[in-house]
Amino acid sequence: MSRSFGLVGLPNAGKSTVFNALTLAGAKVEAYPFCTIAPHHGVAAVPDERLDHLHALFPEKKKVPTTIEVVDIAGLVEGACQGEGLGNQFLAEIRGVEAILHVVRCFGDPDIAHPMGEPDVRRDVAVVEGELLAKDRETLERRRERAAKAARTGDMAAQEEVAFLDRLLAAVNAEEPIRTLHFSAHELPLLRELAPLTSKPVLFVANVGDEGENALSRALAAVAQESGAAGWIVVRGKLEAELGEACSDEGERQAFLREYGLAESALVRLVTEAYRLLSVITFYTVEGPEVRAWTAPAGTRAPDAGAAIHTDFRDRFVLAEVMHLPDLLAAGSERALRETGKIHRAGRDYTVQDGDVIHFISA
Ligand SMILES: Nc1nc2c(ncn2[C@@H]2O[C@H](COP(=O)(O)OP(=O)(O)O)[C@@H](O)[C@H]2O)c(=O)[nH]1
Ligand SMILES: [Mg+2]
Repeated sequence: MSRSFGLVGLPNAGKSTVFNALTLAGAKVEAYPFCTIAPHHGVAAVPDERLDHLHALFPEKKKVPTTIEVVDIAGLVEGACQGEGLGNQFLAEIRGVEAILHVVRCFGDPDIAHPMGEPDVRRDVAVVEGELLAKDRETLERRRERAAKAARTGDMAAQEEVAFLDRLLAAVNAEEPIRTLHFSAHELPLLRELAPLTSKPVLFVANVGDEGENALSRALAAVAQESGAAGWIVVRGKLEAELGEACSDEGERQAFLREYGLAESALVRLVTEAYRLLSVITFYTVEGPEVRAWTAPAGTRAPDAGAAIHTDFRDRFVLAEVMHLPDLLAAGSERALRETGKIHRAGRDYTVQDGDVIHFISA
């Protein structure tokens, strides 16, 4: 149930640096383009204060946070869609992720080469998005050829598909990412099957130097707001990667972050923004030896949320006992909360809310 993110951006934008900042995994970072030859996968445990508070009520149990998977995808340059650089490998990797983290260089350093000379946020973003659009064009056109052939034999579904593909292609040909279009519930299954790269949610990451926000990161904020269904965060990638390496102790790292005026780590800010962008909620269970956090798409009903834990909780669902975390913390124990009658017995139509603590009961 980990959410997966792929880091994209021009060579030397700071993808591997941001990857390190997020995962503390120590991926190789070098001052040359194309140093990320093999796609690099990392898993980061999501820091979660609510889980910490819940765990404090059950100190004998193990705390299990949610995780995110981050893929540091090899760099791309103009012409990647024709297989230049490491283009095709890049595009294959990116198909597999749920959302894109588009890292944009917002630091100036003459010692670090920029593939086009100087950072220019608007152009740099356009080059990367242009490559994604070009790849979508290729995939959609190929698909359209096939569908058009079937449509000529009178196949109604194929005719509908051609019309749909034409709509997507019109956007792509106008250099508009598919994420800016609106789709009916009826169209979503086909869109999901086609999974165009530019339909994925994008979170722009302004990679700034130690001093924080600057004119480049402010320009990126404007670009992000114009480019549809996308969020943005500012990350001092190099600083946070270095702190991650230097501090083995979480408390020590927090203290350093505060010294730099950062209330939260890049990971926390990223997860907060990404969960919002993906409409993901977090709920909690206290079951057996574990106190555990889970994610689910907003709007998930109790049995489907339960299925993530055990299929019995969906297939043999009886009810869910739902606790409101602040109530549970105020009561101090589950037993005390039960005595106040504030544990809600929810049926199969119950929509799980962010922050719920749930006992699933199956037959
Ligand atoms: N001066 C400066 N250098 C940075 C910053 N972020 C990354 N770098 C450096 O830029 C180079 C390229 O970064 P890297 O993460 O490998 O870029 P990638 O090609 O996108 O993976 C490395 O030498 C980094 O140390 C920054 O904020 N300031
Ligand atoms: Mg790299």
